[in-house]
Amino acid sequence: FAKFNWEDPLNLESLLTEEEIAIRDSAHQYCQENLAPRVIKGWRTEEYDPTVLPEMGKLGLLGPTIKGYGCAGVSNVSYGLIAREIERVDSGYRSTSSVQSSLTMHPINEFGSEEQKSRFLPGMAKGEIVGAFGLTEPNHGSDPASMKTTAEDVDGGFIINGSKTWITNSPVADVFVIWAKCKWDNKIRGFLLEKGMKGLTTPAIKNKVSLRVSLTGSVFMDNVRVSKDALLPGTRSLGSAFSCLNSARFGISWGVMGALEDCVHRAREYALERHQFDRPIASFQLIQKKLADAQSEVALGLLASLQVGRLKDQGLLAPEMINLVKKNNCGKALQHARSVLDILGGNAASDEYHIARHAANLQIANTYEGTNDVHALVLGKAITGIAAFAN
Ligand code: TGC
Ligand code: FAD
Repeated sequence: FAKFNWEDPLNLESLLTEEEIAIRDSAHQYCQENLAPRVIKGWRTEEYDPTVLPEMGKLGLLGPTIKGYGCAGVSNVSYGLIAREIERVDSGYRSTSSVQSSLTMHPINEFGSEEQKSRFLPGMAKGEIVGAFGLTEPNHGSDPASMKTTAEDVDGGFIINGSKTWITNSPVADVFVIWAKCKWDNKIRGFLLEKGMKGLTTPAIKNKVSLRVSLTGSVFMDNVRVSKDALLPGTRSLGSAFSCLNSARFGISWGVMGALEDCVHRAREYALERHQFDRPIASFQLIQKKLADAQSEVALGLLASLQVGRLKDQGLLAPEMINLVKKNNCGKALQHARSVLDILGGNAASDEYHIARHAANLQIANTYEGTNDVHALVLGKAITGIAAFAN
């Protein structure tokens, strides 16, 4: 028999290419050496760190699947491995980078004109231009089709009106992919808005109890006038926005497994050192069961995301596969982070033990990019042929 490696129970390593292992290792090193030492301060102060995206850019971690425009052009599996390493430190750092890569660079690359691509992508790949993605509105979250933001065709351009909420990176973003209902045909399309435009304001939402190292805000658009070339010409319906979500949700499915892995490692070390009743608490069966259950979900979740990534790379992806891994991995990560948090006893209350921070983050990872229940409904529709959420 091969020797069992509890840190990689089902030998994921054997399924990765040399290039993927090298990318994973360099992301791991960067995250552990540069992000991990800052995370507690970032969490306590809730201050956006403007050096993070440029650092990631230098390593080729931004928009990594895009070919050309200064991007690395690597596999979707590599993108997932990067997300896992970033979120092993904190979901907020992964949020900042997934909005940049999947939700802003991806739509510009997929739906933008050549002029838009060459104008924005190279600077975004370097982390010098920061992106944000505005789909959610105060009264329309799970149901973005009902959005109230509008685009009106006026002489030589468009006028955008509306508001978006809970928008990652919005207070510091230079470019915004804003989804709006076009008044002339009622279709939803994407528009590129830029910082400083008259009528555009992006205040921060402070005092979050989750994702405190990533910055979140609103986007208010009061008669923002843009030229014709602000339209992302390839966007034709809400389906274009969902294509961005496919990419980001896929990354999250890997990322949350990284966060859960960090929880398991920390809980295990604590359990081996902490003694009660004259024994390490790791010797108690109930403690071992928590660790075994959590690490089993890590192993299964990573393999599921790897399979989806391989199919995505081969052009064999069905979007529902992403609903499945986003839903399942986020739900399991949240459930088991909360469970191994118990192992810390009273120290669960301390941010210096990190697991409480992960558990708080995972509550929102399980909510944004579609709540766990909404993903269940998408799968339910695929299974039964009946949309439970349709009007
Ligand atoms: P429905 O009628 O099903 O579809 C509308 C159009 O979209 C197409 N489509 C997809 N295309 C590509 N990929 C997918 N996964 C797709 N799903 C649907 C569909 O074919 C159709 O195309 P067309 O051309 O016929 O118009 O749409 P619906 O309105 O009934 O949607 C239902 C539902 C509930 C599934 C959907 O609205 C949904 O997914 N809601 C969740 C909303 C959500 O995920 N919001 C995320 C906001 S962004 C965010 O949270 C960023 S957090 C970032 C971070 O910090 O990491
Ligand atoms: P609601 O849609 O009001 O849902 C509330 C509850 O009702 C949930 O439990 C939901 O599952 C349930 N529910 C809704 N409909 C149904 C149904 N048909 N059947 C059963 N249950 C249902 N959005 C962006 O566009 N860009 C971003 O960058 C972004 N970043 C975010 C960052 C953070 C920190 C947070 C918290 C959110 C972010 N979001 C972003 C918004 C996020 O995508 C939404 O919060 C999410 O989609 C849920 O929408 P909602 O909050 O309006 O909840």
